[in-house]
Amino acid sequence: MAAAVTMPAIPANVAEWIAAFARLTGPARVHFCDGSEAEFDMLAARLVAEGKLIPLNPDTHPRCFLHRSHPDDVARVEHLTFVCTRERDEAGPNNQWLPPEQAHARMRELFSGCMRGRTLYVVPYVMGPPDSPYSRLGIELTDSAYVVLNLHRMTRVLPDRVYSRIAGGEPFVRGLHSVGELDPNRRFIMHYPEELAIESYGSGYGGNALLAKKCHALRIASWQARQEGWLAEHMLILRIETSEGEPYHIAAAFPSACGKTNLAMLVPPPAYRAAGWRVSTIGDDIAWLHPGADGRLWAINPEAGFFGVVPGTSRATNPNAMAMLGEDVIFTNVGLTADGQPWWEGLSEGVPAYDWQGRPWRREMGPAAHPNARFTVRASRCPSYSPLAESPAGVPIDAIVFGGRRADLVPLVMQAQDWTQGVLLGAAMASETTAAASGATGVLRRDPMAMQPFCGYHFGDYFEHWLRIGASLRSPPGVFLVNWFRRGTDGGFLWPGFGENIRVLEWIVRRVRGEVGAWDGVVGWLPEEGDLRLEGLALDGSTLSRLLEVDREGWAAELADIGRFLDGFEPRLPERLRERLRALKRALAG
Ligand code: GTP
Ligand code: SPV
Ligand code: MN
Repeated sequence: MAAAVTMPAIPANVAEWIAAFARLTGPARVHFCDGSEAEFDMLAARLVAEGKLIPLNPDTHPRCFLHRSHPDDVARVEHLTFVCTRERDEAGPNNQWLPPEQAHARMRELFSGCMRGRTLYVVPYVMGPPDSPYSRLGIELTDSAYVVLNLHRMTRVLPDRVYSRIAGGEPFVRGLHSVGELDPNRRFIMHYPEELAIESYGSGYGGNALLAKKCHALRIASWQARQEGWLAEHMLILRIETSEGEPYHIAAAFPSACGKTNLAMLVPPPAYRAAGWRVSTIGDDIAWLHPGADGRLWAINPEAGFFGVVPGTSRATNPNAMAMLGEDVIFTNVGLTADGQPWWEGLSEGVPAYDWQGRPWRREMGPAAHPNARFTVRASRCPSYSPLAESPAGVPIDAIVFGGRRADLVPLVMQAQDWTQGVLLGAAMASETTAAASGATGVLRRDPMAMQPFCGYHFGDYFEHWLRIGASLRSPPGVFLVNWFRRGTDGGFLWPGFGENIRVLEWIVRRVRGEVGAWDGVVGWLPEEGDLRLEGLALDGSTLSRLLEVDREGWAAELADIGRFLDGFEPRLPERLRERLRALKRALAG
């Protein structure tokens, strides 16, 4: 208990809500979090004493910890995630739905008495720079100190701010969470957008348990955004400065484990650095986008930290991430070396002594780190983190990029001819599934705007909302599609990716500036020969032409499939998307 902490006055509606949940769950204690480092240290020490957190080697990784989650609790569980609106149609075919009363009843049963002997933590947080008019409030009640530590790093835990704004009448998102018994058969993640409420039981992992992230900042926020005229999106935000020192801001939506963190932290290759190109990070996962008075789209990152994929992170692929992973990090489900250092696949040095479950590791056991192993770290520890991430107004977005994992068809880069085509291509995105969610990986599925698991309402209405936002902007961002994941006949990636992706960003910026032309590939505009700068890359001509081709037959089949997919959102599918799809089919055939 943080006995020494002076408690801010808790508004009556908050106090009543906490008391009601405490009556239901029966905790031994209630801890009101103050968000201080002393609190972080105290809770970390408590978890270490309980064996739920392992301190890493203090010489190589000061203030770093390893957490091993339950082996059945290692990723988001989309099949157990529900959006519970009064009308089923509001949630749409893209969400699993339950009537709110039924979901509440089920959760009441699960929550009943579940915190006996445990501590109930009250975590008041702000999403977004606290002085931003776009910032939003939430409070998570949880019985997991590990969740509290993660929220400390990933959100702004500011009780005074939160309680005084609530006392002033501001709404807040009410998150209820218990790890329960970590039984996959007693696990649900329920969202009630009409009540600004979330109830989560039975998981302690990531997006299931850190309710501020996907549950609040995407599912609930997307609902609020639609009502209030903005967008809550699964997007990184980066700032790129050209060799002339001109700044541009790009927001990019890639599905889970498809490269957002890496792109947001891109380090330009030496020739680009020497020429003056710079990339800085504003966000790596979520963007809240608001139409500004100037007719542009402005973005804030609601988060204050990163919950990033560990495997594959190395000095070669993401040096910025490596620099921030040396101190003050919570690692979840990585392997461990004999001298207490974290280890994962992709690291060039060290060997694991233990796997992510703590079992002595032998090569034949396969990966030592879980493929969805994660790091939790404050954004300010990232060398490329931009002070503009704290700007209350956000940054003006020049380009929106959609991307996914597609072994074929989708070219390295193309530009939508206009906003409507951008919305159509975004709505039609498909990507191979990854270890970020439970279930099979590598299965191609449609994932509109990378929001399939995260949109809190009917996709038909969501596409309509995107069209309306675009129409309201005097200077809408350019819309682009990228694909770093084309594979050759040997199964390897055709494009080197990572830092080299700046070549694609450069083309995007030059298109936005109107400096280069493009050829019309019907489904989008593509780089003309020589406009995509490729010096220094070992790419042969045939690979390059594959990366930038428009396979007309393949796209004809794709458009037919997209049409069938979009049929699923009738009768709410915007007629304008349907018309554009028809026009594309005709143009491709003609
Ligand atoms: P979430 O945090 O789940 O939303 O994932 P993310 O979109 O932030 O993906 P992240 O940047 O963590 O990358 C996921 C995996 O893809 C990691 O193993 C990366 O090493 C790998 N990856 C990222 N960018 C590239 C790229 O340009 N090329 C290739 N081949 N792999 C990449
Ligand atoms: C994702 O799956 O997109 C993540 C990880 O960022 S989690 O927070 O677990 O959802
Ligand atoms: Mn990420």
